[in-house]
Amino acid sequence: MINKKSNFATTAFLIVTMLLVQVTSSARTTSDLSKAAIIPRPVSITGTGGYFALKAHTNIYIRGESDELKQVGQYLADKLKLSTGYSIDVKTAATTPGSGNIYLTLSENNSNPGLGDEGYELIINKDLAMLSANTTAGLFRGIQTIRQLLPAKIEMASKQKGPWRIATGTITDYPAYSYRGTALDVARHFFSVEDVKRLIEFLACYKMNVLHLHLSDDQGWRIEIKSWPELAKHGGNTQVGGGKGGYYTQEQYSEIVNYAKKRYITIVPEIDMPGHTNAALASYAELNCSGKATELYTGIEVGFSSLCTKLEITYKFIDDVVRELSALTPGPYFHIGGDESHSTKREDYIPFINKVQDIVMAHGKKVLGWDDIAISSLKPGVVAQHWSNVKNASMAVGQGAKILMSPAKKAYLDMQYDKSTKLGLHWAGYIEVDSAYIWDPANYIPGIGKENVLGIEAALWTETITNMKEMEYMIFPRLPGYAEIGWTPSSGRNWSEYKVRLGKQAERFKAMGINYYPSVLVPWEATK
Ligand code: TNX
Repeated sequence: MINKKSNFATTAFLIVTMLLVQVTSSARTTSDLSKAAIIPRPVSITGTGGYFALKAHTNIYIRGESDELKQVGQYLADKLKLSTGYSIDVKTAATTPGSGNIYLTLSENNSNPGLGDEGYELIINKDLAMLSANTTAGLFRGIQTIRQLLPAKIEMASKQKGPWRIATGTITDYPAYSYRGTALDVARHFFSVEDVKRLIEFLACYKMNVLHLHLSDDQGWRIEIKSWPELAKHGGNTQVGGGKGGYYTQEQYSEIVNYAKKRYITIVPEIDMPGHTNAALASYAELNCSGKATELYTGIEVGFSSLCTKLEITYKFIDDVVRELSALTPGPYFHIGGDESHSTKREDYIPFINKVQDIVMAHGKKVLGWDDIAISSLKPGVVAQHWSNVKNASMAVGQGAKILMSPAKKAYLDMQYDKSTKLGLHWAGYIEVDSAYIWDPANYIPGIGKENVLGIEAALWTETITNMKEMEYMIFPRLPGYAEIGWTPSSGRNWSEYKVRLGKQAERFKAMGINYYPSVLVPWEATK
């Protein structure tokens, strides 16, 4: 009896141990590179069935002396150091370094044209991980792939146990669209520089390259303008619900721009006009047709405010704002808003938008505007951001404009996942994680094809979003899907395959401390 019992116990113990071994080893790096769960899914992966591993002596070698190359190498070193506990250095090597290292090289004279400006090639053999690209931006994108090939705990900020293995093989990868963005509304609720930096890091992980900041609205003005100081000082004092608001000084804005730049992310500033301007109208009486300043506003209704389109000073104001903000913004675009100007007459709106386009172009920037601007005469090079009105998008294309795709029904990060979601709105519908993923910017609107589309942008409006944890809950896990729509060719995208890769990101979300919505549609591989 006693013997039988202990036999049973031993067998049970063995079975449990075997199961545990299986579970833990399935969480380990696969030796088949083609099974790696990378988001966005790379254009091509070939596995060779072995392993490369980071070791205590691993260093990052760069070929060439440029500061940018060093900086990109250092970014990777900093990501790997904390969790591995290895003292990874960035060194220069003209020829292939020894075993166990990572080698970053720029191809000479753009010698791999297929990779374009942001593509990369990653060749991993058992001795070396070699990343090459035409540009440092391409290397930076490839570094995100290296991160995702390593075990998820590579993202932890404290020392973890290895092994730090990557399957061997080759990845060749480049984006489908040149503009892959996220918009953040910092006007309805203000977000600190630290919060914006955290968001920029998320975008970087998934190879996104634009952060559009909605810097002004009825409820708040968020950027210091030295020639019109009351905009920020007075107009920055409020936010939805009556909180204290806030604004970025020009130095802080530049800090955000530079932080993004180091991650090859462009900041697109938006000053919404002629509607959505109550914060400005409350700050300067002379901008109002009545000559009287309005009251600050903390509600969420839209469409009641308008700049006074017939006043000369309105254009002086716009010129000053565009000039100061353009000087702080190295990226090519200036976003003029133009949406929901319900209290501006059509006959005033059209000449207004025409004039504002000229002002922006005179300051050396390309005009971006919501699709509403298509009723005016779009100047060459203007981009219309499609959010709601399909007719406007078609009119913009009819005028030769490119479209940035942000259809509210698919790409609005403030739309609730389903009826049970507490945060967010649902005026454009509920957007579950599958619905957010299953659409194609190149055939979303009849008559608008890939050649008319600049890219995709997901937008987080913040009427109901008050802090970083809430922001994370609305953007994760939809954000990686938008990144994939922008990067991966449509032929490589399929929800039933994608959801498995997304499920594997849970461990990374956890390691990064991300508060995400655990949709039941996704086979999550780690518990929250
Ligand atoms: C529509 S998108 C707006 C925003 C709101 C958003 C809320 C756009 C161009 N206008 O002002 O914040 O809906 O979902």
